[in-house]
Amino acid sequence: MDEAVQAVRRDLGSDAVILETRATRRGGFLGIFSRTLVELRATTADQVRPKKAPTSPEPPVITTSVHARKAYLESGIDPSSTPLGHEARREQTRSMARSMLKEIDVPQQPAQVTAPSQEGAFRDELDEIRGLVERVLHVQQHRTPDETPPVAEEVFDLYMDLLAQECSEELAADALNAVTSTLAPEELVDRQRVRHALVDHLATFIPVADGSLLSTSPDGRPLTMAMVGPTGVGKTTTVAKIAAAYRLRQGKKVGLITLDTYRIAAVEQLRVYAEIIGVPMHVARSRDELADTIERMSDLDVILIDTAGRSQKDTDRIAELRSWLEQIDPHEVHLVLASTASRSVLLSEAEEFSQVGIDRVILTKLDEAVNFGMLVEVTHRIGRKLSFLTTGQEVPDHIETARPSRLAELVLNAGGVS
Ligand SMILES: Nc1nc2c(ncn2[C@@H]2O[C@H](COP(=O)(O)OP(=O)(O)OP(=O)(O)O)[C@@H](O)[C@H]2O)c(=O)[nH]1
Ligand SMILES: [Mg+2]
Repeated sequence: MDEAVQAVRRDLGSDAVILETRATRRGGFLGIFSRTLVELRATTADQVRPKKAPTSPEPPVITTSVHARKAYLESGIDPSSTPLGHEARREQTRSMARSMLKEIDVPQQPAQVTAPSQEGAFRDELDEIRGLVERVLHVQQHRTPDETPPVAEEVFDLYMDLLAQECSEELAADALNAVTSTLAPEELVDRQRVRHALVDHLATFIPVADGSLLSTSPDGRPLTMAMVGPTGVGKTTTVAKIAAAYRLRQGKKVGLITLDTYRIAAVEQLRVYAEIIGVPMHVARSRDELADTIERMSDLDVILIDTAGRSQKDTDRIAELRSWLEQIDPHEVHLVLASTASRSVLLSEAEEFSQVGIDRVILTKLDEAVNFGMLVEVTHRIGRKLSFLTTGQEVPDHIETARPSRLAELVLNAGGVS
């Protein structure tokens, strides 16, 4: 960024004004290995003031800088490891916003600067940030301060909430720009209206499978579903919950197979669930045994396959899993991911397990999650449809078929799953 600013000053003179900074990620897969490109829009100082006031102000456009997150991290706070309350997280985000806004080199406008400083100690810190946001907005839109529409309190708070939940600045800004451009000015001050519009908008980001349990196989074979994923995310528990839903709610003939002969007691764990639910359960110790077992279960309606948890870094074992599943060609392979993992871990898990051939994503442990904004974004970037969400340890109750608005609602309900 410094280099870019110096280049602008060299070309346009030392009093050049930076109108807009934009950092975009380019290249890579699932956002990984991508590069950050920095774009600056600048002009000479005498070009900044508009000649004529626009008659009807446009809705504000919120843009941010990637350096905000850098400043946040440099503050010594690791957002993924610090168990903070909602208010404390919002406070961190405010400080991030201040760093971000100071970094964007906005020319000082007397009307904006003198009033707050005269009020001195009475000035709310939040107003300071809001003032900075508005200054950025009017500079971007070539307006004088008088022409800048205020950032509605609700919109501003929601923007901060999204950042506090580790939503990227890009997604938060896009979502709120979409909301501000579709709502009338009087709706923008209606908290409920703004929240509903944001839920609706975020829901469009989340690919979701048909909200009901798939009940018939498309090809006459038993409907075959395999659960794969990292260690300890809840695969076996989720297999038991889905088996119970098919058996107890739909009266289907269900069978379970486990491929996990790796972890001590893994077989026993699934066997206990199978006995409680009242379904047959088999262990497959080799590829051939798996094919034979599937053959022997051909009179069932549904076969659920549990697999051993694998680190996303263990590419050999993930490749082995692929070759086992390839030969039986399940109708659906569900990648099971824990909502408690960080954004980067989730994206790397999705990338590595994609070689198995993922059809659906299950998010588990939603009851323990805190960063729902991040989950919306990660789900969007993974691009596979969400099938189930799990919300606790209890079998069979703590599972729900995914709905588009569920995660979006959780983003706005800081209290989490109820
Ligand atoms: N809080 C919470 N805990 C869950 C949820 N789902 C599973 N668990 C717990 O997570 C732990 C691991 O669950 P498992 O089902 O054994 O996980 P797994 O992915 O099969 O683990 P491995 O087979 O060892 O890879 C258990 O204590 C479960 O009770 C959930 O939705 N919420
Ligand atoms: Mg397991």
